[in-house]
Amino acid sequence: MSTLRLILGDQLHRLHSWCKEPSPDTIIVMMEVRSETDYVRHHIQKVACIFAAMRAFAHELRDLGHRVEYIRINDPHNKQSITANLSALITTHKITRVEYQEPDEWRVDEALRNWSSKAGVETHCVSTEHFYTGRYELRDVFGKRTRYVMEHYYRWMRKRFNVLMEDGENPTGGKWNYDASNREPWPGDHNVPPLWHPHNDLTEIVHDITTAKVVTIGTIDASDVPWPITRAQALDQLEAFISHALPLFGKYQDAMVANTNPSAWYLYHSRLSFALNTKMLTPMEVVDRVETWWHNEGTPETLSAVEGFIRQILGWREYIRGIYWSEMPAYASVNFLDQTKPLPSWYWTGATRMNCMRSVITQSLEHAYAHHIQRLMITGVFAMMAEVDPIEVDEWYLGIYIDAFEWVEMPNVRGMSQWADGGKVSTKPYACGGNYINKMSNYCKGCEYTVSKKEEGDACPFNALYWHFINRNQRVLQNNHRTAFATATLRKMKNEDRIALLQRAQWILDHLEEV
Ligand code: FAD
Ligand code: DLZ
Ligand code: SF4
Repeated sequence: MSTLRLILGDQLHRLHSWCKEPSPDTIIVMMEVRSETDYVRHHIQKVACIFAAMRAFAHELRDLGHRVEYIRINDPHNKQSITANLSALITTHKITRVEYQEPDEWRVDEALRNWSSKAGVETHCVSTEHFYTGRYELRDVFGKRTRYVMEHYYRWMRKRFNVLMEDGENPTGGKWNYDASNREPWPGDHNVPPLWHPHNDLTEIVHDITTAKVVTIGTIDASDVPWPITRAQALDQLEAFISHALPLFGKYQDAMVANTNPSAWYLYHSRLSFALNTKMLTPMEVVDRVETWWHNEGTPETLSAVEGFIRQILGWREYIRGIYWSEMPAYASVNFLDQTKPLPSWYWTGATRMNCMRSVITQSLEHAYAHHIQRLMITGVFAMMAEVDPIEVDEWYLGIYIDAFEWVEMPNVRGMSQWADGGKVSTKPYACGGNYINKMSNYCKGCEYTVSKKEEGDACPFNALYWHFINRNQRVLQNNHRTAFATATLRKMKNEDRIALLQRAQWILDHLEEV
């Protein structure tokens, strides 16, 4: 009797019960496969770091005494798909039972379920033991409601897991949410903490990826990669974040800095999403560690940072996962605003004259990273206001970011940034003009366009596109109490002003490749 246990590239959970007791009858299999490297064009840092973390994890498991079958991308017997490799291994090792952990992506879940029904051996799916909540708990909490309000879920989570609570009922410090104090632009008069950097040499892995001819985007300094690839490194990254960045995380959470400043693009963000999403860290240990820090070393002033950070993980991350599983597979084709334009080609190069877009895109190509507001309010808002097809927007986000896995990427992109679900995730679309970007960043200072202008040839494209977006979607927006003021303002505008704005917007939409 032999059991085969599959561990995927985002299931590197050292504390999982599978890792505890090695058994001579159990083989753990991990595989680098084209079905996973090729479903979108990924950033080279993402593929390299996933392979590196998988190889390091296999190594650790062997050290613990487990039997591990590791299939590398260039191994001649690699069938290049998860299910084809599983079928081959069943024959080679006379396997009678296959076990796998719940895949986080619908695509892989479906493929494994279909394969299981005709695998010819017993199959069994177990929990990843990673998230706070089960796949369908959010759906049960919201029941028949059509909107899922994150704050509602977050408070329920705080109480249920007794996080930042006094007497189990009241929030620590008296308030559930300190978001209002988390909206300051970065003054630029002090240094942000140095980039946490483990100096991983991934030259061999990048060579393997190149030899396999996997098509990737972005750049990498292969001898010096700044992402964690082991649990020990991830824990070190967490500690560095808590000591150096956490106290100012809240205050500058929404601020943005141009990437011409080589050490400020990440500001006070943790960059922990890769470690979390590959499960090198559990969300519980991150939240516990941050809460403990606050109890031991925090001050009343740092409570807003701690609450803000915990909200991202205990609130947003679990909520987003719940949305994904409640709404899939229909969610992958929602397009409420009927957007059909192609993504401008400069999303893949950064070759645009708009400084904010150029800066965020080149930063993303260089670092496989942008923080939340850069993803939401720069590249996300522009794509929505430029009427881009959400499928193309999805593919871009899923490929370019080191932390991108569909379960977290898709609700953030379709729901939050593109309003393609018509308001299930976000009560209103995140449309904005240049003023918001100017307030929260230093992008406009280095831009060819003038942020205060609206209709002229050198006017900031965000301004006219904003009004065009409001005009085009008037019927939906006028009935939403959070956007009705914008439609009313548009109606009150002088005719000639409105016409000039809409003409400028139309020119931009017709010349998207040139802006
Ligand atoms: P921090 O700002 O330090 O936050 C701490 C942690 O909170 C993150 O590591 C992450 O695990 C969690 N978190 C914060 N916001 C969210 C959120 N909205 N949804 C889920 N978790 C959150 N996050 C991904 O992990 N993968 C994605 O593919 C992804 N795509 C996104 C696409 C768009 C359009 C937008 C607007 C957001 C997306 N996010 C995604 C959410 C968020 O931007 C990233 O989690 C965050 O920028 C990661 O950087 P960080 O680790 O420095 O985060
Ligand atoms: C993202 C990714 C990539 C690029 N390559 C692999 C791989 O070769 N082998 C693997 O097991 N996982 C990889 N992954 C992560 C998977 O896409 C992810 O595990 C599934 O989509 C489930 O979330
Ligand atoms: Fe972006 Fe407009 Fe500012 Fe230029 S002026 S950086 S396009 S917001």
